[in-house]
Amino acid sequence: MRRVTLSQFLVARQRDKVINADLRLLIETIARACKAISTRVNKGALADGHGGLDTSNVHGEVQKKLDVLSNEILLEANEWGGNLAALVSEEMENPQPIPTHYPRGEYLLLFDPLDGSSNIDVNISVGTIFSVLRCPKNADGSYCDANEQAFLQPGRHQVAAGFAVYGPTTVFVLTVGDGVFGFTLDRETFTFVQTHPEIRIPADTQEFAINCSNARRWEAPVKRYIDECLQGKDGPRGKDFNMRWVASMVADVFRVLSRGGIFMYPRDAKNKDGRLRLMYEANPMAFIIEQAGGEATDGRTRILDLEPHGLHQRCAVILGSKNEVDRVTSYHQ
Ligand code: AFP
Repeated sequence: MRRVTLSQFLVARQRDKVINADLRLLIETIARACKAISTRVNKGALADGHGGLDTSNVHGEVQKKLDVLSNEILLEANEWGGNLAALVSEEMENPQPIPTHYPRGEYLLLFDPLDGSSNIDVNISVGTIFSVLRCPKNADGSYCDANEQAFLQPGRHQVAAGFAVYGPTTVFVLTVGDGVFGFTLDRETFTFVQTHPEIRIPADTQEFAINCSNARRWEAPVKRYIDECLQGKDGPRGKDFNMRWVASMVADVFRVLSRGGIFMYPRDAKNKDGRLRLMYEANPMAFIIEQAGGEATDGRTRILDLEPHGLHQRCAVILGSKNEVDRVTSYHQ
C-alpha cells in the first residue's frame, strides 16, 4: 500500500478544513526543525554537543549545548512564517515575540526543545514536545498582545500538540484534534512517513511507569496504588504488573501510546507541585493521550482543565490507560 507522508496527511486535513494553511505551515515547520534536531542528536559524541554549558535555564538546570541548539533551531525555523504571534520555550523565561520585520499570525507556539536532556550523554531517547494555542483577540477583533497573559490558557484550548522522540527511530506524533497519528523519519528520503495511523490506548494495562526512588515522599493514594500493583496476582489487583521508567517523558509516553500503560509523576513531599511543566509538557501530552482514548489528570483534576498562572508552572501528571488513571484518581477522592 502506498505510504502517506506527513505533508500529504496535512494537505488532506486542510482540504477537510480540520486545519487552515497557517496551522499546516506551522506543523510542517516544526517537523522540519525536529529533523534538524534529530540529525544533531544522532551525531552524539561525534559532534561537540556533549558536555554541559556554564549557563542555566529558568529552572536553574545546567543547560547542555543540545538544549540551547535545539531551542535556537526551533526559534529560527518559526520566526518568518507569518503564522505565529509569539513563542514560549522551557529554555527562555519570557515569551519570544516575532521579530518586527516579519508578519505576525494567529497562533502561539510553546515547546520543550529537548526533553529528557539528562539522558543525552548516556544515549537514551530524548525528544521535543510542542503545543499550539490561538492568540486571544480584543473586542474589536484585533489580536491581543502576545505577552505572558495571552499564553495562560487551559490545555483544552489547544488546537494542535505533538512530540518527536529521537530514539532507535525518530517518530513524530501529532494530534490536530481528530485522533493521534505517528510518522517515522525515513532517513533515505528524509521524509516523515505515516506508520501509526489512529493510535488508540487500551483502557487496561499491566505496566506502570514511575520513579520509585521518590516512594517515601508520595501521597497516600499513590502509595496505595503502587503497593497494590506490586502485590501482583495475589493482591487486590489479581494480576501481576511490570514497571518501566525511562526518565524521558517522550519515550515513556510513546510506549503508553504504543501498548498502553500508566505514566505517573505525582506531586510529593519534595516536588510539591509535581516536576513536569504544565504548559509545554503536561498539556500537549494530555491532549494527545485523550485524543488516543486515554485520560490525564493531576490526581484530582483533568490536566486540560487546569487554569495556568505561570508559563513555567509545574503540575502532577497521571496519564495513560483510562481504567488505571480513573482508579488512581478515585483513590485521591
Ligand atoms: P530532564 O529534561 O531534566 O532530563 O527531565 C526529564 C523530565 O522532565 C521528563 O522527561 C521525565 O519524565 C522526568 O523529568 C524524569 O524525572 P526524574 O529524573 O526525576 O525521574
